[in-house]
Amino acid sequence: WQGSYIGTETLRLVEFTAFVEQQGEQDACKQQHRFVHIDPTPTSDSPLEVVDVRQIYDKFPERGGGLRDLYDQGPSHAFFLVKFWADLSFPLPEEEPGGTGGAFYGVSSRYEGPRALTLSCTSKVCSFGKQVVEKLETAEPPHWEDGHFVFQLQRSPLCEYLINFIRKLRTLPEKPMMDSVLENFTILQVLRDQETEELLLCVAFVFEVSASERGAQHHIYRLGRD
Ligand code: G9O
Repeated sequence: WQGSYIGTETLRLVEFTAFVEQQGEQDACKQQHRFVHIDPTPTSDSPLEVVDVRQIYDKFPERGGGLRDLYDQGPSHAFFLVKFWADLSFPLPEEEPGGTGGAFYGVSSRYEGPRALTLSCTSKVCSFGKQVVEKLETAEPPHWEDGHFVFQLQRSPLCEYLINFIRKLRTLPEKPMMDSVLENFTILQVLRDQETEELLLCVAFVFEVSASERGAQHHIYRLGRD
């Protein structure tokens, strides 16, 4: 598990997408815009750079199941940090206050591993290091594909907090203003074997806005502590 991907010997993140989908104006097709995306192809084979987990303690709850507690419990090789440069450049139609203009905001993720298990995913959305939303989901029962089990959480609707957050962020006039709001916005995802509660992966997400012509980007780090 030394490659440039998020994963251990028990579970690997293969794909992750947060998106908005809306009906095209000209045709009957749905148009999808990806805010953030991790694709199945690792960018290189070289080991990931390590970030000291203590540097990001204050961006997440620390105690009571927060990042510091989780890291203390380990296993430490299951902890990762993803910096996303989110693409917010997609034009959305006029939306009435409190509505989504008929658009669907969702997140899909796909994992693989050697064991058939029930995969649970807890997501904590944090503002100024404090949890504002927590969501617990269970992946679809795994299916066997190409020599491993595949786990999917498909088209999970984004919570209202996140939808409103993205929509408000888009109204800010400049990237530096959006980035300064995003300095205090983080998400922590913990994946466990639901039966044994074994921690399989813990991924901390931090954000900036992508320069519009570059599209969504990301960089993956391993979290460590000496
Ligand atoms: C700049 C903001 C981009 C937002 C990206 C959202 C990433 C979504 C990560 C998963 C969150 C799951 C929790 C959830 O849906 N709560 O509703």
